[in-house]
Amino acid sequence: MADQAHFNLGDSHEESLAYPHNVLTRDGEVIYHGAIFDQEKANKIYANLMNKIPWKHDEAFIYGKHIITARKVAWYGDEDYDYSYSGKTRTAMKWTPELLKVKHAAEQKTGMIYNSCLLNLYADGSQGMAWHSDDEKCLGNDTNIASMSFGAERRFDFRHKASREKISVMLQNGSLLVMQGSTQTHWQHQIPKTTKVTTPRVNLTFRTMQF
Ligand SMILES: O=C(O)CCC(=O)C(=O)O
Repeated sequence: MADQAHFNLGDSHEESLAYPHNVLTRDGEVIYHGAIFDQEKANKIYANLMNKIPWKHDEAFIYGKHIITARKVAWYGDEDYDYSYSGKTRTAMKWTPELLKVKHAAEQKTGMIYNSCLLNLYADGSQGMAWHSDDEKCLGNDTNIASMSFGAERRFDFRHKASREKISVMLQNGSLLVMQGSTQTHWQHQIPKTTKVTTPRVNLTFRTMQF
């Protein structure tokens, strides 16, 4: 299966799979729960997040070069935690009531407790996120990340670091996807750019930072 894309959502096999299920074939677990909110509720959460979050462009230092991303971000937590990635440190804002409700819904599904959340806003398919793993030291080993999606449906790709096997999943409005076990050690993930998506998507990744 090396170097071969294996798109496993949206085909008839995937439609017959019950939720939740593991989308990976080995070396970690990515549990896709599908939509955990009905569409009316998901649309209300999406509108609240679009209007109430003080979205800002992200910054990164890549090979010493200062980059401003097209995508916008926000960082929330139980405390004013600092989170460093791509050469830049961000300080967490305190939870909004809506974010706390969504966090509790994720925690009910996973049985985990999350202390922080990184939010991403993609205006349309011209904005994405490049291949990476969430393997920062402050997340610890075998970290559990609950990723919730609102708004436009986008494709989410995984690539096995050793074999280059690829697996993709379509992330629906109101859906929950949980990355756990050794996923971040063995796999990278990305949101590919696409001309097919013309409307925004908000992604929330609930995390447990270790300080
Ligand atoms: O938007 C997404 O679903 C991916 C976000 C992501 O990869 C991350 O926050 O590390």
